[in-house]
Amino acid sequence: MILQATVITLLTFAADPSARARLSQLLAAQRSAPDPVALAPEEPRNEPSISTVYPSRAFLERTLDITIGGDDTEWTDAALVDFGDGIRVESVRVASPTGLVARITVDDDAALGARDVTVREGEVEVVYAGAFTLEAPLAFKVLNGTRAAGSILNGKLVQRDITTPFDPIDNTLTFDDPGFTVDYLYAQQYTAEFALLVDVPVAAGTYDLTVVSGLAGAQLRSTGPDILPIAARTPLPLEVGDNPGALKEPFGTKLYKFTPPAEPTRLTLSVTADIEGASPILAVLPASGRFADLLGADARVVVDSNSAAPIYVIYWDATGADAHAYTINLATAPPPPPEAEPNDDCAAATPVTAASSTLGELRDNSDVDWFVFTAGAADVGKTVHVRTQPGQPTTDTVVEVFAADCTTSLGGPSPDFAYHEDFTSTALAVAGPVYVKVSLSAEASEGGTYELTIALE
Ligand SMILES: [Ca+2]
Ligand SMILES: [Ca+2]
Repeated sequence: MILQATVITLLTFAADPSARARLSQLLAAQRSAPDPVALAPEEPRNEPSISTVYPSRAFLERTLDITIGGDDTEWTDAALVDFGDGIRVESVRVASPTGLVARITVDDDAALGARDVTVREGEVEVVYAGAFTLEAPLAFKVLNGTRAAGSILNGKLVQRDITTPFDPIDNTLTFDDPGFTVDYLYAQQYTAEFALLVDVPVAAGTYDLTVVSGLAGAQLRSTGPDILPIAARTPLPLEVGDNPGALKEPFGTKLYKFTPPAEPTRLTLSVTADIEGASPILAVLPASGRFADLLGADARVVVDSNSAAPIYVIYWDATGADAHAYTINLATAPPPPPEAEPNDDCAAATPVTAASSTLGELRDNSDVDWFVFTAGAADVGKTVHVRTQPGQPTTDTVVEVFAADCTTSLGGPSPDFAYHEDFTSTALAVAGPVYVKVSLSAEASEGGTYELTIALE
């Protein structure tokens, strides 16, 4: 019975199919109901803004197109674009209400770093703060040497703008100060090796370097503003005799100064280093301190001074050897004696000794200088080594050695391969007078001074 009653109950509460349909209807209605938030009638309209700037960087002294994208902008041909001081906007092309292309040219002295991009149209101005960066195209990859006045530097520059490799052939390196001299510049695509001479008077500060690349009319300038620091330095005093010194950094330099006596004096400077493989060099400059007036650059330099004007001496090791010690020796002596004009023929020859230096001058193409020395019995069989040297670097001499009769040539004239001659005669057959004749080369257009040295060897 009980079971039956239960069945009856179940039957009494039998499911209503229409109720379920009604529920589904309600659920479906709920699901498609609009979002009350989205429906809010006061939804604010988005403010216009700049969303993209591409490319986002440029190098000094370049002209390029910058694409600017906007959100909710309504740009027209009236849009004005501003990149700040030092960047000229050459043209603006509006591609759509949310996209434009600005052609810009960057000045050589525009400030580097991040800057804002602004687009104005009527009352509407949109700014993308810090969206754009200016960079220098030229930088040092390597900078060797003492960065100071009166120095020699070398290293490697790098072209950072990959769209503008250096010209394969035509490149010059320039500076914003006349105290710099470029010794060499070898450029390859994105790097350029260089050597640089820094005059003594160059003031302490930072200097611009510019590589001008390409042929005239189509040159591209790449500048590194303020990338070369030059420190002031006081020259070390140079004394007669040995001057010991030490260099800490490879390719470093030391600057010295010497004031000679007022009377004519020959200064002989020589240098040695205490390290294997070093090539010590002394660059000797006159009182101007300028490499344009360089007096000599070698391990041994001879300078004839005529006044108390100072000279500057720069120690430099051409091989870039590690830290080392060195010694500069300075010797002073009276200068060689002068020739005795007139000495234009054999009979009037200026007497000298067999090992001698004499200062001479060929006034013009008609001038000839004769010298005579006496060979002793012990000199028979020796050769006569005759050299001419500055004086003036371009005095173009020819030398010849004659026997006692003034006409028998002992192997001359010299071959005249260069301005100055380095000539060795045939062996002396007898003791007695030996004549040396110095004249101007047939190629010479003007005379000049020279120093004649004679040695028996
Ligand atoms: Ca003469
Ligand atoms: Ca010559």
